[in-house]
Amino acid sequence: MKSIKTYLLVSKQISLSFLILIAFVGLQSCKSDKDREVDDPIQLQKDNVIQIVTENMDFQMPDTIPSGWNTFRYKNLSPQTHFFLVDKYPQGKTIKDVRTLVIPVFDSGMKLINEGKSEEGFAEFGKLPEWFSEVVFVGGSGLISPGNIGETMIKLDPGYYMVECYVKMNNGVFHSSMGMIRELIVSDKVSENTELTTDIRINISSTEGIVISDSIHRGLQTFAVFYKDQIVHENFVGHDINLVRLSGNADLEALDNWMNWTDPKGLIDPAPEGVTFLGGVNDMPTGSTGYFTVTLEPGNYVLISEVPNPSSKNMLKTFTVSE
Ligand SMILES: [Cu+2]
Repeated sequence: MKSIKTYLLVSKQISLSFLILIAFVGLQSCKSDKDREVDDPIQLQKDNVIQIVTENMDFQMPDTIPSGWNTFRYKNLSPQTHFFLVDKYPQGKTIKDVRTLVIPVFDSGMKLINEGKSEEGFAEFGKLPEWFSEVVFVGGSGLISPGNIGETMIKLDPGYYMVECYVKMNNGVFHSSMGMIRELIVSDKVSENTELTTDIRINISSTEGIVISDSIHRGLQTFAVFYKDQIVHENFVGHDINLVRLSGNADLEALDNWMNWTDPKGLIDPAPEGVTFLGGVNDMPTGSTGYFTVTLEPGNYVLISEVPNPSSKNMLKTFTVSE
């Protein structure tokens, strides 16, 4: 009896040491692979959230993600304001085509506009390849101020995408030209996520602007953004939703003017004073819904689109969150 007990105890100890050894080896290999860990899609599916981090004109994120509904947690650890926009690319077009045929055209066009040669600048955009008009914006986060985290949920079909940010540095150069554009493969494997429970419904359209259907309270809130329609605005992109917290010195007119990237003073670092961008849902096609989740403190806020003169399109809506 005693010997069996001892045997069991010893074997228990052996298996325990073995387990510790495995765990240790596992830890070691994780450690040496620390940078790649973020890129491991299996790792990411564990908590069902796709992490994106920006430190310096980059998107640190996995190369491949599942299709279906995905929550993206975008952490802006840089000193600039950013967003991420997901673009579905036409069949056969890759990052190589973007680097050779798209980015140089936007760079030279913007340079001319910045030099005060607007007409020549806009004419330059006519040099974009014909297939560029087939690129579909399928969502992403709204603008996010330095040090903030935005959480956005969108549904993606399998395919080849580009993730980009086209906010401008203070010298007028697009972030996408500085490295904030990358490929993203959406695999056939479907995520098991389901749509979020909504607290606040927002409709957006070219005809009615932003329409908020529910009252907004403090605390953790999930907004559902329904794109009743989508059009191409004067800045060549569609309307979207950006949530902004206002502090006392915020100037709404300055914010209204800042939302136009085709203006040399628009969508450029630094962002207007007194505004903190808290994310939102980037451009999506007609009929789509995207979600964003945010913790609201009491205060004054704005929902605004990144289009020229949003207030004139009913795309600048202020609201107050009470105590
Ligand atoms: Cu950026």
